Amino acid sequence: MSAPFVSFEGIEGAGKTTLSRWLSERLQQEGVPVWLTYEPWEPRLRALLLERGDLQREEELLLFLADRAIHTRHIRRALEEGKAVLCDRYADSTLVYQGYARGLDLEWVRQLNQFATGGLQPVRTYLLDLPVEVGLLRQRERDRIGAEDFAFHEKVRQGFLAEAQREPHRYLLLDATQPLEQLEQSVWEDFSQLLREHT
Ligand code: T5A
Repeated sequence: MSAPFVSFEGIEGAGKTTLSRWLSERLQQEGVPVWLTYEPWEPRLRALLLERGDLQREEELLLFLADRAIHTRHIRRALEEGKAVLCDRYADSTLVYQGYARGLDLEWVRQLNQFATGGLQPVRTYLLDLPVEVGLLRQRERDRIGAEDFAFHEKVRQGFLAEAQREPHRYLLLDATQPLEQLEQSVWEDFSQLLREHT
């Protein structure tokens, strides 16, 4: 069985980058092969998606999916090489941002995600949940999508919570207002268990 593939999701400023980096470093210290990655992934698509002002929501969706299709090929390779893969955002972000928040049809977005990933799904998704006002204050940089208004980010938060309810076996819901040390401990306990199950 291949090493675990997990994702980190949540609104802007939730702590995804901080926690995924921490887990990657901890795994390296333990001698576990790991690939820490993120989306949007391909540098030119990332720049287009996060900086270009005039994208329509359909165009945005297709660019995220194109990026995911390319990225997924690399994720599969890393898993085949026996690396655990930690991904800072994955397909759930498209479902929530382009579906729940931009208003594109959810079932259609699910199908397109399935097409782009070839069905690859994380075995665990760590959902870092916190009030929008707290997340936006923590945010390091405001890109094109991060600069959307409060109502947009609230739809994103509620979308993630709805998905976590829909798939309770995959999602681990974490209160992201907790101190980092507590979040690290929760993620470590869960990930160690996944590692035991996958080796
Ligand atoms: N997007 C992405 C879509 O619309 N569709 C998609 O399909 C995909 C893949 C990408 C943008 O693209 C959108 C979503 C986004 O708008 P991004 O590069 O993922 O953007 O950037 P953000 O999510 O905006 O990243 P942020 O850096 O703002 O959020 P993080 O990574 O969740 O937060 P992090 O770890 O950088 O932490 C922010 C600050 O909070 C502190 C950290 O030290 C840091 O200073 N912090 C805490 N402080 C106190 N207590 C804690 N528990 C803390 N955890 C972190």
